[in-house]
Amino acid sequence: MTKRVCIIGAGPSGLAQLRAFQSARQKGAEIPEIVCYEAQENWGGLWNYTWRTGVDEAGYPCHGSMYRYLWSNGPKEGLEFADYTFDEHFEREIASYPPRAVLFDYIEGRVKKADVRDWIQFNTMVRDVHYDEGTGKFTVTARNTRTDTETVEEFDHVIVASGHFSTPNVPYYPGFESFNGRILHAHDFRDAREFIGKEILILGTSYSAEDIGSQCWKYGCKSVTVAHRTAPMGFKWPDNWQEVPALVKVDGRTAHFKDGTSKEVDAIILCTGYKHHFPFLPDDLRLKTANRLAAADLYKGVVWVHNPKLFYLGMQDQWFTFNMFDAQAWWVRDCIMGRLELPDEETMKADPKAREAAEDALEDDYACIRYQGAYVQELIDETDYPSFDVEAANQAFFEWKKHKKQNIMEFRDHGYVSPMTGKKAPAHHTPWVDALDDSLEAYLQTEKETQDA
Ligand code: FAD
Ligand code: NA7
Repeated sequence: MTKRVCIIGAGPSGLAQLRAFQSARQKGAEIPEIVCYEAQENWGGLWNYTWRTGVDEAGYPCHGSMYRYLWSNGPKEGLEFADYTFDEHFEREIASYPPRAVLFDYIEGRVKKADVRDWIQFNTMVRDVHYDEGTGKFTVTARNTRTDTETVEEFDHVIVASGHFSTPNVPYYPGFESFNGRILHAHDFRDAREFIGKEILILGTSYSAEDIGSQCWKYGCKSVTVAHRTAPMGFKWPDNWQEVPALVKVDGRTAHFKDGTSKEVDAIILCTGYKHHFPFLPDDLRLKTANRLAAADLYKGVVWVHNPKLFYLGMQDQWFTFNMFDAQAWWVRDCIMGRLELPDEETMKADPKAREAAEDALEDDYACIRYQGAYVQELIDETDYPSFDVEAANQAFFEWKKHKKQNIMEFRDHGYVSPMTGKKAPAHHTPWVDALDDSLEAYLQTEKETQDA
């Protein structure tokens, strides 16, 4: 009997899983029957941009957290697929920090080539997963939101690839309820031009804070104030950008900070992170973890230690993204196909604990990058995923960090060496700060030209 495998989500992680199985089949292996449920009407996960906020067209929480004018926040050399290079897709070299539409095109190009779209049931939201000890199978209940009908199917394995940057972490501060302006979470941020001429307050000091603040600055907000709970980001910011201690309360339009200072602001953008949220999973299958490099309860970062027929992809905090999802997907595939053996339960449970301890001992971001690079290497060494120069990817990340420190508004103007082709990316035709049009067409044009989007 052929095994049946359910994949939840067709974002970069779920698509990596489809490509992993397709690659085995291409090499002559007999693969399980694959069913991938995707709640949205297209693939690409977060990279599939939506203008919607709040709820989607079917009334479910909107998955999209990406915004207009988003350019890759890390170098593309750190995420390149080993089996499908940027050069292969674009048939020429492109610069190192592509905008969202360009990366979406790249993600899509590989799965179009692999011809796996038929494995996906779109507009289909997984609502419930249940494991039966007696039959040893999972029952998956999914609703097609277009036809408003439900299917109930049995599977031998479930792979959760539903992402973890969609359910916002929304803190409360005194006075929010009477603030005379807009309060929104990064998840609902879409167009920086909304804030032209505005004084904005940002809470948080991670990627979203830095990037949303930079966008609002680039498109003409009046000022950016970033309040930090733990430590400031500490970059050399433009003159109309300041970092202040933690927010204490809001009074009308006045934000008060821990050091006694205050600032009149028009909008508050909560760049306060996301929650791992799996409303479709019961407690015995539900991952509960912090956003960290060593996710809890996952052997090798992917196998649910309490029931190793269940897998999770992409649940770690991420320096490496697409090629890490690939490494995980190839590994999960080989586990399901019996090419890799799982150890006993005790050994599996000890593994994430050891990874957590190793992560806790890391001294700085550079060590964190090496740590995640080593994890990617560990997985690819155990499968036939095309080996690549992980150290070169580490180096691209190191350079990226250095360039951010040099000039936070110019780091995207640099190019790095591809770990796949060994070639250095050319400079983009327009400095990031002047490139207001983020479309695929504008990015791929070869001549520098005035862009008034
Ligand atoms: P997602 O992309 O979230 O995809 C999950 C998919 O699962 C979605 O399509 C969703 O519809 C589907 N799904 C969820 N629940 C269900 C359900 N119950 N039933 C059916 N389908 C379901 N990474 C980078 O490498 N570079 C960047 O520049 C970058 N920028 C980012 C900017 C923002 C604002 C955010 C939020 C993230 C960014 N990331 C970036 C990280 C991003 O998480 C990864 O690039 C990638 O999208 C993760 O892929 P995923 O498939 O794991 O999750
Ligand atoms: P992150 O990286 O999880 O960062 C969350 C930030 O929010 C972090 O700076 C936290 O500060 C801060 N935070 C969390 N809770 C609060 C409260 N209550 N008050 C103030 N500040 C708070 O999320 P991002 O959205 O930046 O990045 C997630 C992904 O999106 C990432 O992969 C990017 O590629 C895009 P702390 O340091 O804990 O004090």
